[in-house]
Amino acid sequence: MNDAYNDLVDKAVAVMHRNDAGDWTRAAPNLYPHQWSWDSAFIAIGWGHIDTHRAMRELDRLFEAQWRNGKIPHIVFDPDSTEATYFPGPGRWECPTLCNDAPRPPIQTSGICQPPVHALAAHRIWTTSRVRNGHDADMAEKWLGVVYPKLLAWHRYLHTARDPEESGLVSIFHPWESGCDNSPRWDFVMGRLVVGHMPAYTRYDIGHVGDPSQRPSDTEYDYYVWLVEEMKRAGYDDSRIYESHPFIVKDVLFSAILVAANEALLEIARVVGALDDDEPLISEWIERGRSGLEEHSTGGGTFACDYDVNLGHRLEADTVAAILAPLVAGGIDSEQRDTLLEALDSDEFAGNDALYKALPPSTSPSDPGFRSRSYWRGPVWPIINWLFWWSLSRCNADERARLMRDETLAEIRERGFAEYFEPFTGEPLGSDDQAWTAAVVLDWLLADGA
Ligand code: 2M8
Repeated sequence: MNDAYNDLVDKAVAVMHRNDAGDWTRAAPNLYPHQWSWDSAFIAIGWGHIDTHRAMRELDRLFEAQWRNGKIPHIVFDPDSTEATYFPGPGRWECPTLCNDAPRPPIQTSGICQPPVHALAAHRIWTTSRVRNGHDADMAEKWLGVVYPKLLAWHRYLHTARDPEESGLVSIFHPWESGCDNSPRWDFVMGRLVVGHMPAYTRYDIGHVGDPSQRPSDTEYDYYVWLVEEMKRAGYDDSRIYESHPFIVKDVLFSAILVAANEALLEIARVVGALDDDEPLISEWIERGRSGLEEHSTGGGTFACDYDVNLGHRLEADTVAAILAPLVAGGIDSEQRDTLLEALDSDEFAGNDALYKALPPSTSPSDPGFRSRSYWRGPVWPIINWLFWWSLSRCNADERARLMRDETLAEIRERGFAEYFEPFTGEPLGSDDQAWTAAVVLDWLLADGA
């Protein structure tokens, strides 16, 4: 590790500790005072470099809230927090009242899920532990045996309840499930929603961020809350939701992450001795996922494209997901890889000379939905860059991967542990002290060979 970064490691560790709630981690101090699913997976990777046991505990606490049908909920609420910290809180979701699959109080969760990065995290905690010492490695290996069935149930849920068509692609029921909440990817479907009568609500996010232009608009929030009300009416029953829900979308990035997570799961199955039993199933999921992505693509099978299940058509938006999804899913040939790299380094994304750093804006500046300071509509996200780095390394684009890592680290060193950054000025936006930003810094700087 370059000495210039010692200080950044100390700062990242301090951010992790400031968000630490004991056996789980707040996604951010005020804006996100609960445990978020995919944040928690990245955060666990970060903890893996500080304390193997703490990393395992992070994911254990998330899995303790797993639904009976296998779903990992997108939020596990802090039982000591009041409703007046984050909206929608447990009182609005009403999961245990409406659905028998939801965990019982005192565990309280939301009713939706988020991208399945958990098997990747579990696998990385184990590989990190092997570098740390023999005791940690033994402990992590035993732990893999405990989490393996939970991960398998989670992936099975996604391949069944969320893909009844067996298309290989996961259907999401809410933009929050994509993790890329107000991305222009969802504008077409969201713009057709008709919001009916629902109980009034108060947003707390704007109070924490201060500047409303960095967050989704009130209209977008009405859509978000309305979709929750629709799922509540269906009792969070996936098959009932599938019958009439207005937002059923095949999300290519979510689906690509599931392919990569299935590969990690296969490796975990090998470590825990479950390969003979489960390999055929998991391998089939991987194959199905890759062919689903190929089918839902543009540019001769190269760029991934989301799909509106209700209307049966493609959702075209110029965002990083189109490039990142095929890279994350892997299994591409060198010609496809080079086409994707060319797109990544074009004017539309990381190759734009006016950028603060050579880092991809979440939405291309030429897309009509681009907004440079608004959340998932343009800003640069460190965890997206981690996913780029990880998948570029996997497809032998090591130099490109290093540049992605180094540019992101430089931005964080100069501008702090922000949730996201304005692409042209580097202005830190959203929350300060965002835990997953600190976690990816730790992984980059402390992983063996960094
Ligand atoms: C953001 O999403 C939450 C809703 O889940 C919010 O805006 O209130 C997204 O960036 C999401 O991807 C992330 O997991 C969450 C916590 O960091 O914040």
